[in-house]
Order: sequence, then structure tokens, then C-alpha cells
Amino acid sequence: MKLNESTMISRRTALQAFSALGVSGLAGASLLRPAFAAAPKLGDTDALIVIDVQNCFIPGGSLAVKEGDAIVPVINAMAKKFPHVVLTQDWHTADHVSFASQHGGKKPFEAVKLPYGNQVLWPDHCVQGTDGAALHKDLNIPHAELVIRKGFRKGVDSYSAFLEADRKTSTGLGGYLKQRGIRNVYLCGLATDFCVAWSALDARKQGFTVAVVEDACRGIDLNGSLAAAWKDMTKAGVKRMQSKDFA
Ligand code: VGL
Ligand code: ZN
Repeated sequence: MKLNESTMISRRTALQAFSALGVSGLAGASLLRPAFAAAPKLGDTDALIVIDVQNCFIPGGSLAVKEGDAIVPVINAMAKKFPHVVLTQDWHTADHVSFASQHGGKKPFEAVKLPYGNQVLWPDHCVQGTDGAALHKDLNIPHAELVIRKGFRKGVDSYSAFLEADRKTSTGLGGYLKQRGIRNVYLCGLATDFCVAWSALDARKQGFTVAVVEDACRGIDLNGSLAAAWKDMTKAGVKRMQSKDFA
């Protein structure tokens, strides 16, 4: 069909109306496309957040996540498709409150009650400045724009990249992403059921659309925590994707 002039004008007017509403980057067929279609077209409103791909969480590390190393090539390939990538690092003091070693008589993976709520106790891990806290040597994302550290306050843990475990202290990541115009975040890394899930849930609470790329993550799975995390994420509207969806 040949477009007549009035059709063209009304189409242009519609696009102008969208951009007046701040809905930029919408054109033609993409107006009809859901935010997380298979093979999403990635642009300036999308960011990949790579959570805690650090030596301590890799087999051989002090809090090793099974197959944690298997995700590194998957993440490297996916990151190439994203114009914007943020990395996180778990970054604890040597005497961090989340370490079982700081609680006489307690063993790793037991829980204690802290002023801000329940805290699982972990083996010492990701101590500031140590090799264990370094990013995995094969992680290859030179265009990553921000490395954000979390859990650096001795008395407060932070699984989430957005909000510390007291549920009050912001890491600043939400503000950073919003000021950069990011609206959609895609998460991957370690561990699915702790830092990835908490970050995904907080990102939803802060108004982002959120997807977790399942095969670019691995979980710890403590007492059913992996299934529980997926249930919570699904309920919160977090989309479950696979790295092949970015082909
Ligand atoms: C993490 C436990 C303790 C994680 C960090 O990155 O998922 N888990 N610290
Ligand atoms: Zn930690």
C-alpha cells in the first residue's frame, strides 16, 4: 500500500507524541515489541550487570559456587552485545560481620540474628584487596563502564548491588543507572540465589525492567534457596532469559 500524506503525517505525529512523553527510541515495528522479546535490540537504555565474578566464588575459591567458572565465556560473549556493562565486586573487610569466623562457635552456612535481620554466615571471602576478591582473570569486558563494590562496611552485608542488607543504605547504583538513562537491566554472574536474585528484586523495586540470564549464572543452593529465588523473582516480574536469546 502506498502511504498517502495524511497517513504519514499522523504517523509522524504519533512518534512526536511518544518522544514528548520521553518514550524515545521507539519506531516502527519496535512500538509493538515487548520490552524483553527474544533477541532484544540492545541500546542506550539497556545495561548488563555482571555480579561478583570473583575468584572466591570460582571452584578453588573459599566460597566456591559449583561450575562458577563455566559462566565466564558465556558472559564474555554476551557482554559484547551490550553497549553498557556494569561489574560488581563483593568487597568485605577482613573482620566482616558476614564471616562465621567473627562469631565464636558458629560455622559457615549457619545463620545469626543481627540488628538488621537474619544473616547467613559465610566462610571468609572477597576480602578487600586480596586475590580472592579480584575479578576472574578470564573475564574479558574491557568496555565495562563501572565497577561497583558492595559489602565494604564491616557491620552490614550487601548481597544486592542496589541496597545494603540493612535495607536502607543505597549503593548508589540505581541513581547512577537512572541518570545514565538506563531503563532495562539484565543480570548475570554469581550467585543466582544470593547476589543476583537480591539485585534483581531491588532493581524491580526501583522501577527497572529486569531479566536474569539463567545460563550465565550459577547458584549456591542452600536449603532450597535456588528454587525460592526463582519463585520470588518470577513473582516480582523478573524475566528469565537464556544467553541464546541474545543471538
Ligand atoms: C554472595 C554470599 C556472600 C554472592 C556474596 O555473590 O552471591 N553470596 N557474599
Ligand atoms: Zn559476601
